[in-house]
Amino acid sequence: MSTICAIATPAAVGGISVVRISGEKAFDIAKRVFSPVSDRAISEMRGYTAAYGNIFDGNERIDDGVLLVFRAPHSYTGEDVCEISCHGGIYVTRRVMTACLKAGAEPAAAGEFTKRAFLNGKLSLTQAEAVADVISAQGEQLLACSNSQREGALFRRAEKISDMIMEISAQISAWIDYPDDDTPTVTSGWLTEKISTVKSELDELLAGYDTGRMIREGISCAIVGKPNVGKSTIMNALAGIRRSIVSDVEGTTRDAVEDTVNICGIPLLISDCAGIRETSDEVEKIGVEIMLDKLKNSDIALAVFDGSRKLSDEDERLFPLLENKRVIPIINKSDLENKLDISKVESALGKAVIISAKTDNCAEIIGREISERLDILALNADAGYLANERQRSCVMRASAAVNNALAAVGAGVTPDAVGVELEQALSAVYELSGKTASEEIIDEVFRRFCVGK
Ligand SMILES: Nc1nc2c(ncn2[C@@H]2O[C@H](COP(=O)(O)OP(=O)(O)OP(=O)(O)O)[C@@H](O)[C@H]2O)c(=O)[nH]1
Ligand SMILES: [Mg+2]
Repeated sequence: MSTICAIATPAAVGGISVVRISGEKAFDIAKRVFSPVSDRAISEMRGYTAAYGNIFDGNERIDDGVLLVFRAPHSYTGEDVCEISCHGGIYVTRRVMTACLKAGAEPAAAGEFTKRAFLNGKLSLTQAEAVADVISAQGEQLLACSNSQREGALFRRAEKISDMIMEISAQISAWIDYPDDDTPTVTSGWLTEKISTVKSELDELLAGYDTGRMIREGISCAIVGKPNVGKSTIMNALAGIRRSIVSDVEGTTRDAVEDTVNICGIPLLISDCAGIRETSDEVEKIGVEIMLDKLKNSDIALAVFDGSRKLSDEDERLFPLLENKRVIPIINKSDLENKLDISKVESALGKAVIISAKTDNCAEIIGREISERLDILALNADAGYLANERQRSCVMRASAAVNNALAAVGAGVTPDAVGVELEQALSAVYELSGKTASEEIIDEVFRRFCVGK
């Protein structure tokens, strides 16, 4: 395999930059570009040691820096790795990189270091995917979740499931191959019980996908309600700055105004939308369309009502739109006399939060409410969630095969036919952890990495 090289730090000015080299010729290349001041031979350096020295492009000294040495297999990639830390200027770092290329290295593709780590058995595919998530983590929970995946939480769950499937398959094979021996008879009751346990493990993984997605991508939250109820005032309180225009003119907000805040370590992407009402104003109509779209795609909606007014038809038009959605009804303007039939709102949408966006600390109250209703604090970042569509589709395929196996048992077909379905399930679970993933899938996974990782 070729020896690859890349700048592992961002293309920005900083204290130091790191150029990473990995492969059989890593030490040769390092020797050509780096000269330790101690005159120590790089080839003699032990793994996990460093040397200070000068960096050369041919005969030209371009910088001074530190060389770190890792010896195969005790490195990130499992190959010989040298890392040169130079001064953190964009130009000087590129010069160091160019010098390494001239000395025989090849430029690394996106994610190629991690891909090599995977191919050399240092990481499972799910662990490799978690590396990319750690790099892009924007919240505390996502970082905790990605780190736990990196330590193999999902991989262990996949292994547990594949072990369970193999145990059943082995029992079926033994029973078919050695029917006269002491092998216990494979009854349909036994098969149903065992396969159902596999099914519930797979179902549990699938059920956690949404939670994992919220941890990863943040929670999208649409603020909806008729005009003038105080949606933009709530948005501004949550954002902590004046993001949306507030006025007593109905239909002030037209386009959706968005911002991201942090709730218990999870990004909350809030959209303040146009007030819902029948309107002949073309621009406002578009605003209402956008609102409906945001509502459809949100994880949770804040449905705002004006407590100082009677419930109107416009308020009630919201109810059917919120069916089957997670919703927090908010009765706003509690500093004014209440005229709203709160019980009617609550019987349609559930327990309401009564606040005054003007006088209460509504960011804290609503933040706490969102966190409680979505059970954010209970999100167990260590559980090992499905982190992307690829992983989910593997589990869905495994689950479909397991369902087929159960149906086959129910229909009374022979155990070997059940075994065929179980094989399918096993291969989907192996694909999840990368044990049998095809080259295209592996390439696809690593394409979303940055160069240098
Ligand atoms: N008394 C009182 N007035 C409030 C409260 N919240 C908002 N308002 C006032 O209600 C009016 C409308 O507030 P907005 O936040 O613009 O309402 P909106 O729902 O975004 O309205 P549209 O953008 O037109 O749909 C403004 O005059 C606010 O100052 C509150 O808790 N108490
Ligand atoms: Mg508004």
